[in-house]
Amino acid sequence: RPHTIPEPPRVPLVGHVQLLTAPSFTEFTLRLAQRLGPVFGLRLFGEEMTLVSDQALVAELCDESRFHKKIDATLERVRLLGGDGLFTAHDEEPNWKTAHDLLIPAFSLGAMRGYHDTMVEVGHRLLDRWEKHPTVDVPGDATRLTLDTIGLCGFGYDFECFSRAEEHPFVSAMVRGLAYTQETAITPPGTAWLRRRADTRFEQDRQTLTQFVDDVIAHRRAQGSNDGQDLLDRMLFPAAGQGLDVQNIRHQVITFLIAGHETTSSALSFAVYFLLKHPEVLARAQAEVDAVWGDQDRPSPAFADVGRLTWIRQVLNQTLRLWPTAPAFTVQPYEDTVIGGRYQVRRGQALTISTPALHRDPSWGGNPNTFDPRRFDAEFDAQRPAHAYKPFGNGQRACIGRQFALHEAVLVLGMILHRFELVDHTDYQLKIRELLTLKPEGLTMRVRPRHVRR
Ligand code: MNH
Repeated sequence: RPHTIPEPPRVPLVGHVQLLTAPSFTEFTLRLAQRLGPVFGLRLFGEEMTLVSDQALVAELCDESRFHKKIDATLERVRLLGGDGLFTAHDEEPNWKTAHDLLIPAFSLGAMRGYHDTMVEVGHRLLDRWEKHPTVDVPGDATRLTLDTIGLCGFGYDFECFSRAEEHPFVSAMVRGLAYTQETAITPPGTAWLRRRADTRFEQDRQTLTQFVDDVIAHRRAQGSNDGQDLLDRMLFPAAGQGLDVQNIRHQVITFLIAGHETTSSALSFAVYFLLKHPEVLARAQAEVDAVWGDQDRPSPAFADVGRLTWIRQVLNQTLRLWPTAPAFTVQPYEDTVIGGRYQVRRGQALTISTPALHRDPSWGGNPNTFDPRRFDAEFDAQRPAHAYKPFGNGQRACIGRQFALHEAVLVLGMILHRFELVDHTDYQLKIRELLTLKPEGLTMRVRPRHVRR
């Protein structure tokens, strides 16, 4: 017997406008999931969405023989910047598979070895800055770190975010452009004319991005191949038959600069937030880094050291359980079908998996809202149902940068905890800012050196 998918009460014509006034869409949907259960529908103007957070249902939606990635209203807008780049390409667009096959080797374990020294170098930039300025804007500096890292590792370009007074023009254009795509994703019909000025600004920003990327490409072409290993080299000097067109390479560069830094930066920031609020977890993490680097003044972490920071990795896994920084992904059925044995869904219908809600499923045991990295002890990893934890999405369209992000985040968190004591000087209260990704807005802390010098 088919069931109707529940919905909160709807306002005639506009649907669930209350969504647009909520502090963040994700927190709003978490509350709705508590009230309406693990499947519910929302409608905003013409846009229909179905949110799913039940573990068994999500497992069903992760079956790639029945469901595949949907470019929903939000991602459709991101296509204004990312086009048919990896993140926003439709499965059927040929460039998706070509680029995926071309770039997969750039994310192998061997490739991570190649990026490691650069990640360490950028980590030192952050430590040096914090030594001089011990009151720290956490998301701000985490973003400087991750952008420098992806710029250097991916494209041999140094944004030098820590040493400039003004934001890099590419960064301003990217942040403003991304904000524009999201703020204009779902608007009342007939109101597009109201944002003509924003449209013009966006066109300028898009120009800035394209010009910058073209300069980076031209520079590499002039200089010749780097070592054949980074993302840009792989795209510009591919093996025969694997090539991408210039327009697509632009889309990929912009995609990687966006996807490659926001999410990792916020994951680091939320991890710092949780450590500030959980002194016992922090103490264990400090004991771990001390066991690896002792009381060395300025250790230069080796690649293998990162694998030894298992508690810090559990801290990050737990952070991404409670606040997966890319908080949803959307799939669609290949054919009309029934999910959960009772809900009829149509071919192509958007089914959005809310990962913060999925990750709080009661089956996690205890109070699923509590931060406890022991949930990721090896013994539990083996017992966890296959699709209970999806911070990096699913299947062939899952995050290609996962190992990159985790290597970078574990390494840098380790470096920070080895060097500094963290002080929650404002008794920070979590406030989430959502713009495609989540971040702890306004999180600052004070740091104090831990190891005696000389
Ligand atoms: Mn990432 C796809 C989360 C770091 C590059 N990423 C995804 C998806 C999620 C995700 C979820 C799937 C989205 C969807 O199905 O619509 N990504 C993260 C998180 C982090 C992260 C939580 C950090 C923490 N991502 C990174 C990094 C890079 C990167 C770092 C690059 C260096 N991600 C991508 C790309 C895709 C993606 C590219 C699209 C892959 C594809 O569809 O082929």
